[in-house]
Amino acid sequence: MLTTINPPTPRRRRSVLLLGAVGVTALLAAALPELTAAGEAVVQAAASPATIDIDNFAFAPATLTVTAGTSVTWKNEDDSPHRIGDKNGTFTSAALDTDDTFSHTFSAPGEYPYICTIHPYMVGKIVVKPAGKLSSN
Ligand SMILES: [Cu+2]
Repeated sequence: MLTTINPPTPRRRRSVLLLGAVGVTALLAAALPELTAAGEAVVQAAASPATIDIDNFAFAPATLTVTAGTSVTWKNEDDSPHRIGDKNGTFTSAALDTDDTFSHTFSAPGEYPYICTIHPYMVGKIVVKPAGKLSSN
């Protein structure tokens, strides 16, 4: 399932589910002017900054799906410090104080589960889809 950056409205969520792989293609075709109404909903989600808020000791969204080459930014909205750590060791942030951010560009498709290394019960995952494979080129 495609997880949008912002909590989707029920209508948008249904559109994404119905679109399936077509919706993912629509994400990649964001520059094309001819889009269905459902496609526009997906593109709006894709156009939002790929940002994960850290709030109340949780990552929001907990699972974020992006295409390869996307830079994802975490922002700490908590009063407590948090430190992002990929379980496979491919990216690690410094300790983030309130309002600090950390960004990582995901070049390789795959799944990247991560935790807060200070609070290991805080878990999240980035799912990176291969942009080239889904392209119509
Ligand atoms: Cu933490």
